[in-house]
Amino acid sequence: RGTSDEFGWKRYNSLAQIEAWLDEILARYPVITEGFIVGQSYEGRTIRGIKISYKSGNPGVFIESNIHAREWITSATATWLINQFLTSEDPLVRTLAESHDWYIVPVLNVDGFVYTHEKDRMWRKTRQPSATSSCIGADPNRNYDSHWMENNGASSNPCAENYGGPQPFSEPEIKAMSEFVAGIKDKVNVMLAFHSYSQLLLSPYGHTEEELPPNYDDLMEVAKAYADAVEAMPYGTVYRYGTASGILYIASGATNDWAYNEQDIQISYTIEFRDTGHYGFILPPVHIVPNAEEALFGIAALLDKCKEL
Ligand code: ING
Ligand code: ZN
Repeated sequence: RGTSDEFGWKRYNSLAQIEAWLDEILARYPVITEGFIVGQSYEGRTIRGIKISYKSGNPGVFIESNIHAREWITSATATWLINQFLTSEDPLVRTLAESHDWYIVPVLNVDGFVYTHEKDRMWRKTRQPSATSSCIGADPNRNYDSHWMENNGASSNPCAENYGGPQPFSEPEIKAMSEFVAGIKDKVNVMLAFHSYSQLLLSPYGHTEEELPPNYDDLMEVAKAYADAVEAMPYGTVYRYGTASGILYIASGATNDWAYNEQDIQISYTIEFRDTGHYGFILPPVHIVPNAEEALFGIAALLDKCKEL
């Protein structure tokens, strides 16, 4: 083939391309991989994921990606990681891949993602209409039922980019995701929610800065391992880390807070990928592989540090 509609990491791919590639991967690695369905989106699309498991009983790592529609680097990175876990011959990557069970959802906000490809590149939210406004969509990363709408951590205005929705789990994508994760939570030790941009690792809490999470020291040590590993790479990219409310802003109802507070997943971060604002959400495709390499080695260091806890 070699045509411009072929899947790869030299440019960003559409949802159809990602799903066709996922099907190829699942067919090529039927023993190691398993497709799973998170649920259906508002517009009726199937939200899909892939489990990669080389042996049973490994610690589980859940990767949620592209919950925000315009953050294209997240699904590009998630698919690159899937490919590395299955094909890399680097012994470090092999050890990482084979010593964990991976649950990866490359595109959670499927409706919004399609909308960014077809209509508005800067769309962030879901695509479910509001009953009270002509504005469309809620912020899916404010819609989890964990301290929902507390401390002005989300907006009640349906036109706002951080609208929390009419009630917790009002967005079908987030309700489905919460039920899927709740069903496997005993197998999940680490939750990583991929976002862009700002080069940050954000731990709980997002919903308050009045309190620190009980294992704050561990969360900071593990985040430092990620940041140090990334900075030591030839690109020298700097990541900062801290609680979301402390180093960014108060936000309630986010994935990593819900996983931590309501599902008892003790290692739980939002990772904000490249860059720091020069290109922002419209990160040129030449950054895909370098960003993904940073995620790979960052996650490897993070999981190594977890073993010491
Ligand atoms: N940033 C995240 C957001 O949802 C965040 C930051 C995540 C804050 C989790 C608090 C908790 O606003 C982006 N870029 O989406
Ligand atoms: Zn985001």
